[in-house]
Parts: sequence; C-alpha cells; structure tokens
Amino acid sequence: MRTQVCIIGGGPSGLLLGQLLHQANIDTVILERQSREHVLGRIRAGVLEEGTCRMLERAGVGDRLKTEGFIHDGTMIASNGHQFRLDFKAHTQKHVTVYGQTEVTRDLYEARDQTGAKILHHAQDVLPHDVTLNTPYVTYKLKGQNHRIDCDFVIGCDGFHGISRQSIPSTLRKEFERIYPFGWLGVLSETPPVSHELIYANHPRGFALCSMRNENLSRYYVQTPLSERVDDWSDARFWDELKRRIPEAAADQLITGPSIEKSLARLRSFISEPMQWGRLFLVGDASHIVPPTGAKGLNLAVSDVHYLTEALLQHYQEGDPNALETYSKKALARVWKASRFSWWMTSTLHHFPEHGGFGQKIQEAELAYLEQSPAAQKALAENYVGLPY
Ligand code: RFL
Ligand code: PHB
Repeated sequence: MRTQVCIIGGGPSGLLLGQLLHQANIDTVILERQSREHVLGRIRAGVLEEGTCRMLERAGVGDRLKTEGFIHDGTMIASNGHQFRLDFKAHTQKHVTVYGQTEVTRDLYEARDQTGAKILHHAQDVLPHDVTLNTPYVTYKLKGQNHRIDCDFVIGCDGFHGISRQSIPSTLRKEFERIYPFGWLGVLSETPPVSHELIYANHPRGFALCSMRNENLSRYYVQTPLSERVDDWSDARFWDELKRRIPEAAADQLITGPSIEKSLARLRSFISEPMQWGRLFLVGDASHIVPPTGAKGLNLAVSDVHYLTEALLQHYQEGDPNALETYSKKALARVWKASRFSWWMTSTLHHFPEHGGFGQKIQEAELAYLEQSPAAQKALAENYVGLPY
C-alpha cells in the first residue's frame, strides 16, 4: 500500500491531523493498535481552549461542540475551605469550553468515516523504517498477516507509551522528566455537577477537583498517594474524602451516586526533544506529557497538529523545502510554556507531605496573593485559556 502521510495512532492527535490533511487533498492512513470502542472508552480531558475549538471547527467537527459544549468564563479556586472566583473573561476576553475528549474523538471518527479515508484498527507491531531516507515505510501486522505502507512522512501520534518516540535513537533524544509523588483518583458519576464552574481545591489532606461533562454527568478527582489502588476506594470512601477537601458550602450541596468509571492516573511532566527525526514527526503525548492540573494535554496535542499541518501544507502546496524543519522548534516553544504552567498549577495546588507545614503555608500564601492580585489572576487566566498560536 502507498499513502502520502502514514499516521501511527488514532487518538485525538492522529484523527485531527488526518482530517485536516484530507481537507487539503493529502492522502493519509491511520494505524491504531486498539479497537474504536477501546479508544472511545477512555475518560480523559474535559476542558478545551478556544484555539482547540477553532481547530476542531476548521476540521469540520465543530457542530456538536457548539451546541453541546459548555462555555466557562471562569473557575473557582479553593484553599483550605475558603474559595474565590477567577474570571477568565474579565482578564483575557476569552473562555474555555467543557466538552469531553470522548466526544471530540467520536466526532473525529464520524468525520473520517464520511471521508472514507483509511483507519486500520488492531494494527500490531507497527514500526517505522528508513525515516532518514526519502523513502520511509511502516510495517505492521493485521490478523496475523505482515503488511507494509510506503509513504512520504511518518507521524507518531501514538501517545506516551507508543513506539514512534522509541524508534528515534536514544543518542539523538533529550528527555526531561519530573515524576510527582502522587496520582489522581477520578470518578465519573451520573449526577448533576456540584457547581456550574470547576472547583480546584488545595487542602492539607490533598488536592481535589470538581469537574463535569454535562448537566447530569460529573467528573471528580482526589489526589492520592502512589501506593493506593482503585480497589481500595469504595464509592463511599471517595465521596467522603472529596467532601472533606472542598469548601463546606459545596460539600453540603454535593449530590453523590454510584460511580460509572473509577481510575487512577499518575502525574508526570515529560518532554522529549526534538520532535522530528528525518521524515518522522512526533505529535501530542508521543512527545510530551503534562500533569492534568492545568488541563493542557489535549490542547497541546492540538497546537502540535496546528504547527505540523501548516508545515505539511507548505511542503505539499508551496514546495517549501524548509517548512518541516521548523516544526519541532515552534511546537516545543509552546509545549515548554504549557509545561511550566501545568507544573506550577500542580505545585501550588497539591499536598506535598515532604514539604511539611512550611510548604502548605507557602501554598496558602500564594493562593491568598492570587485572590488579591489582579496581575497574578491575569497571568493564571492567560495561561489557562491557552497561549496564542
Ligand atoms: P492518545 O490519546 O494517548 O492517543 C494515542 C493513540 O495511539 C495508539 N497507540 C498505537 N497505535 C498503533 N501502534 C502503537 N504502537 C500504538 N501505541 C499507542 C493508542 O491506542 C491511542 O489510541 O494521545 P494523543 O492523541 O496525543 O492525545 C493526547 C491526549 O489524549 C492527552 O493529552 C489528554 O487526555 C490529557 N488530559 C487532559 N488534557 C486536556 O487538554 N484537558 C484536560 O482536562 C485533560 N484532563 C488528561 C486529563 C489526561 C488524563 N489522564 C488519564 C492521563 C485528565 C486525565 C485524568
Ligand atoms: C476533567 O474534567 O477531566 C478535567 C478538568 C480540568 C482539569 C483536568 C481534568 O484540569
């Protein structure tokens, strides 16, 4: 088989890139290891920047997002029982949209179905070859049979555990990492959200987040030590812990119910540089991971797609031989800024037992400063709604 661009990974990055390239008459094949149901079953991101919404609209998948997404002009921040509102709109004239990653992915799958472009699920042993030559190709197994796709470019959209990054020789990669000593236990429940805006809560017992998907679907998280297992957390224990960490007024109003999904996510900051090796390009989680506290992961994947689409269009439509060479530098500049913000949100809002009482007091002072300082609020708002691209 031959295609122009072979995309490894059919998550949001791969699907969005495929859609934008299709619109420019550039042929793609997507190779996805899992089934479509598996990809759609993952509960992940919930907060989209305006730039992300713009990209989804440009890709022709903005209709449901427009009617079913919830516009949030601000968020609540709580510190040890006291809460205040951070007004994104007042500080930046921008908002974020609450619309689940599951829905984004579903919309992108449906759009790809309509174009008839190829997406091969259950592709095993996917491997890029000869990416430093002008004739790269990708091999994979499907139903026990070996296959090969010849292409112009290989794009690694295969997430943090994918093979694309690993196929770059380790001597050419520079990796930067911070692993946080805790995780997030997340619960999805068919209950009305406790608040119409998100609540990010700092508390000596640990961080908590109240989020949502729609009027009758709530998403809550509590910080837990890495030693905890999901099975140790009954629904009752989860609700009890959440109530202790959020302001009393919210705890009193919280409507609890059976969890329909419960999972533990480890928190890490990770960046691998560069995002290009010859004709192989990395996009999204394949190249970088942020802790979810700033809601940046999916949004960064989309800004990578933006930079790469522009470069591929310049290559194919204008014959610009250098366009693709600037991709890594441009994408990484934004990735590092969002990583800094995600690290800062994580450091300010979580409980670090090893930092002791001093660490907790410093966080409380930082949040009190944030409450009182329009300059500090503006800096947070500007990053939360998304830096421009
Ligand atoms: P994905 O979504 O991991 O998709 C990669 C795809 O590649 C496939 N794959 C392979 N296919 C073929 N061959 C192989 N060898 C393969 N290896 C892997 C996988 O099956 C998969 O389908 O990466 P992508 O597309 O770059 O998208 C990134 C986002 O999924 C991620 O950044 C966000 O979910 C992060 N994130 C959040 N981001 C936000 O912007 N806002 C949020 O509010 C937000 N909340 C979150 C989050 C992530 C979380 N977790 C669980 C890590 C909340 C949580 C709890
Ligand atoms: C979510 O709704 O899953 C969510 C919202 C905000 C975050 C992280 C996750 O910062």
